[in-house]
Amino acid sequence: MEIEPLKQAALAELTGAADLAALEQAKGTWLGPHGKFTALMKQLGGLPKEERPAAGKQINLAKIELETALSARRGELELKAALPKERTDFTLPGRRRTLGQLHPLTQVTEDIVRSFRKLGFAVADGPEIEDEYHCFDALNTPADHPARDAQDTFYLSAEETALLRTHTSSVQIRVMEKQRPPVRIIVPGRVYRRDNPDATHNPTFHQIEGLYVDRGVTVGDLKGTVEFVFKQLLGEETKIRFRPHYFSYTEPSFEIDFSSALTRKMGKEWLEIAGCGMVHPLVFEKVGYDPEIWTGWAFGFGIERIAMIRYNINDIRLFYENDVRFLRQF
Ligand code: 2NL
Repeated sequence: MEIEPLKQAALAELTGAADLAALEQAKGTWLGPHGKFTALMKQLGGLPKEERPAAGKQINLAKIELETALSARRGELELKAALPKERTDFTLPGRRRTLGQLHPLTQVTEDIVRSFRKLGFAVADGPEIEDEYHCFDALNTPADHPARDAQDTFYLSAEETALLRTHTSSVQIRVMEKQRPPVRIIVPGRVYRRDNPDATHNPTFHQIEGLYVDRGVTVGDLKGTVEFVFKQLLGEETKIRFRPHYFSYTEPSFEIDFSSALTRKMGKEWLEIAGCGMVHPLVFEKVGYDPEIWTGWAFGFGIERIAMIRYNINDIRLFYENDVRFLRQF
């Protein structure tokens, strides 16, 4: 039996295979079930008995050698197939991955939320489709109030009271209905009013309202909290002042003005930024809190307005156009 020349021929074909397909072909030719080495094994029976062990051993050793060569060549060819077809030019400049950013309104919202969380406030949310009770009646807003008019509020049907919420106060009502005091929440969210779009109005916009209810809460707590948050948001040198105002759901009520380098740059000492007040006893009665025991304050402000002041933006509609040339700047 001529094992050695056969082995040499097989080795040459396996190690010389140009690609994986050629290698698989060579494997079949030599080592497969109908391959030439398998055939050799079958011929063993025709040899004289005393020659069989030595020949068998030689064939087995050759097969091991061929299988080693096969897997070595397979490794080489697989690596070659995985490598880039063309050489890499390591002197080329790197490719920069462009990162997205959060929308400016999201950034402002997150900053405000972060400040309130430092003071122990939790974030609450609720439905954007509301009913008249949670949006108006529970907030002591009389049935003939102009805000309830179909001119100002989006009603979803003529028969039912379903509407798009005009402020996130409705969420605070829902939280108080479910939870006993103390309450310390802020509610960011989208709200809807029937305005024609212009530089300072849009029928959908965003608001943050806050609510704090406990025993013995005062206007001093309200003012200290508002001052802390606006200093965090607009800079430590920011000053605030309260002016008397009227809301049906708070008594007393105030408008909040602030003053900083920003307002002076806009040519004004004071700029109106938010509304607030002590929660009206009638609102507490609606949610089943005893106004003789519980006191609280609430505030509300528009997120767009704060973002416009902070980033010096002169048209509210820019926030909703999704023009990346605008959005990339924040
Ligand atoms: C503004 C004024 C304000 C509130 C919102 C409120 C909520 C409950 C009870 C009492 Cl549940 N008050 N919210 C209070 C005062 C003012 O927002 O000018 N927003 C843009």
